[in-house]
Amino acid sequence: MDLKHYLQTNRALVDTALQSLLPAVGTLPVRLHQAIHHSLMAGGKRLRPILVLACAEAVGGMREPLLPFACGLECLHTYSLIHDDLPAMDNDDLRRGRPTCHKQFDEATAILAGDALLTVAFELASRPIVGITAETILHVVRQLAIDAGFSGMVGGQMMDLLAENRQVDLEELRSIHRMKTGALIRFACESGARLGGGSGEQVEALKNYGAAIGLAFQITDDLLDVTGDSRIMGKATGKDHDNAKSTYPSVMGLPSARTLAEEQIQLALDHLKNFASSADPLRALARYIIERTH
Ligand code: GRG
Repeated sequence: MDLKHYLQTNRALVDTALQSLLPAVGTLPVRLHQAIHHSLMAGGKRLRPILVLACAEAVGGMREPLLPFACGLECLHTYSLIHDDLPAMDNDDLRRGRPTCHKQFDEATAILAGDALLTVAFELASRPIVGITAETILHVVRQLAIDAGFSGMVGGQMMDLLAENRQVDLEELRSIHRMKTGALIRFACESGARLGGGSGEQVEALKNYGAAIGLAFQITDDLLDVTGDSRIMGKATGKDHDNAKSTYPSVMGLPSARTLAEEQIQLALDHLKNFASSADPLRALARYIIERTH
């Protein structure tokens, strides 16, 4: 399994689909579309849409019909990054190797670019898919609203902001990140499996796989903030320490945080035990989640 090639091919698929699904840069109002393209086409890893496609393939589904849906998830993720970088939140200058949206444009434009990406995400996610019933699509779109909203990513972001400047225990840290970062990664796996035509058992297994890699992803993000190279990562490091944020390394220490991430990857692989070689990309992706350098 050549993961590098797999990631390159799927990233290219997602990038091409995003270009064709979203209005061109010159569309009115030009400034809004420039801001959207600035953030969306800046070379993110495309992890969430790739997980949608890989989970669909793992259950014997096709990738192409799911591309608009997968791109919707990337739009929603990019909105969260644009808003997270705003002065009122993380106040970051650099994202995906470029000036953040509000730095390149202005705060109002960045807020609107995020809003537009959040709303277009639901337009893309609710498009008909050949061979999939409208009822299944409705189920998945409703789950997206739950996982992206107050019970998921937005709620987790609020809890994260409220936890700044105070010591948080491991249990609270896990519940913050289960919502803030975990919900969307878990959703990518669950929805990919469901839209790929997986059985109830397969959807459940891939949802659990997603939950485990989601936690490992967040721990790795915290570790990279301490040990990573900001030039490779395309964003500032050391921010968690500067913002007095509780993280896995600060709560457990670096070695225990690494061990917890390893354990989650093993758990994720266990959830794949009943899958054939069609799940090999997911097996390789699980390892990549904690070995990544950006
Ligand atoms: C503002 C509503 C709102 C939510 C923000 C996810 C999030 C919530 C903020 C991002 C802050 C952050 C750095 C979280 C750690 C994990 C994470 C989501 C990292 C960024 O995702 P990647 O690494 O980024 O997949 P790319 O650029 O590769 O897509």
